Amino acid sequence: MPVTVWKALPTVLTAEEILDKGFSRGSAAGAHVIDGNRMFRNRKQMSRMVQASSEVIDSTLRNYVSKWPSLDQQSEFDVALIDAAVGVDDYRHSLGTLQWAAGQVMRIAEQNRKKLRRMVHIDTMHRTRREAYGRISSIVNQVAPQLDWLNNARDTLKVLPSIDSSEPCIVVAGAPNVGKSALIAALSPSEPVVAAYPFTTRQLHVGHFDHRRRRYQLVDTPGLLDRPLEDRNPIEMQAIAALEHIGSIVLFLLDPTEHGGTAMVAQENLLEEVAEMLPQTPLMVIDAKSDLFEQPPDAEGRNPLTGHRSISSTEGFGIEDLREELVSRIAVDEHTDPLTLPEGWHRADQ
Ligand SMILES: Nc1nc2c(ncn2[C@@H]2O[C@H](COP(=O)(O)OP(=O)(O)OP(=O)(O)O)[C@@H](O)[C@H]2O)c(=O)[nH]1
Ligand SMILES: [Mg+2]
Repeated sequence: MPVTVWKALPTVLTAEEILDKGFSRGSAAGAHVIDGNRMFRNRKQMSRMVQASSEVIDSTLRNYVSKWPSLDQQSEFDVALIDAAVGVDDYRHSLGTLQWAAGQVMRIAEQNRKKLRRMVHIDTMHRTRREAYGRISSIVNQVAPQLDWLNNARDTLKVLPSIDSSEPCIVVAGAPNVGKSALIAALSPSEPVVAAYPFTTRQLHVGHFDHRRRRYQLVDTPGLLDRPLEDRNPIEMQAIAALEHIGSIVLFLLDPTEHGGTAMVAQENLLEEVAEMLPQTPLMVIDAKSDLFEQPPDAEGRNPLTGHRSISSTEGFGIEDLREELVSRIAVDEHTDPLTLPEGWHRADQ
């Protein structure tokens, strides 16, 4: 599954800009025709004008269709994001319409070429060329709303997180303010990327670290896995379900200090709900903000009151141990799937 690099989506020209681009190329092509015979010269000119402009318009439109990620090749998570952000039906329809318009423009050029071939009157040739231009303009103007839609969609999509579904992904969940973003920053050697979920106005952080030539991605879930299930819209449910396909593990943060403002009871309820929402994904629960604990973590870095692994992102306590545990849990989980076992290996339980 390819990584969708939303930032790389090309800008989409307006209908008017596409026509300008096409027709100015047409004029240039017409101006280059040299032929001593006036009738032949005009015929070639008219033919080249339509041919050159339609080729430019066709390739511009088709380029959009090919540069925009095809929904069939997206991870379910990306499709859920696209749907929430701009709507997959409009997405599909807009690209399909451009594809149609490109075909129509080439068809007009072909008809024009055939008509001109039989013509002997210079006036008629010019009229035929004007007609072809008129029909091309009308096709491109017809798809103006789709071009505008795509250009706006690009602005929305380019801030979405890019996640490689072929690499492990750690989904960081927990109530607001428990320290999810701080932990992603503490685990990531370089500054996490700031992205947007279409479900929330809050910023989301995507970080990563490399371990033994694999890239472990860390994604934040503000607005998604930080509040109770009630009053969730279908699109949010779809995105949550899709997390199951990219998440190798859910790392659930509890803030036992309650400094984040959510009582432990509510945090534990949320934990239960998250476990139910993502039944297939392994879940690891840790206690955050250990620097504020009344009783310090034990020798193994666990909260003596809960037995959970504890960390402090701001002080750097327990971060490397957590990283190790994440890496080994993800490896164990992958190896229980017989299909991913290296050749010659056997499942431990067989
Ligand atoms: N003392 C202490 N404070 C922390 C720790 N981790 C995070 N914080 C503080 O807790 C607050 C919330 O941290 P964030 O990382 O933004 O929490 P979040 O879960 O991403 O919050 P939302 O994205 O709003 O849901 C900030 O003021 C952090 O400085 C920690 O380990 N110790
Ligand atoms: Mg955050």
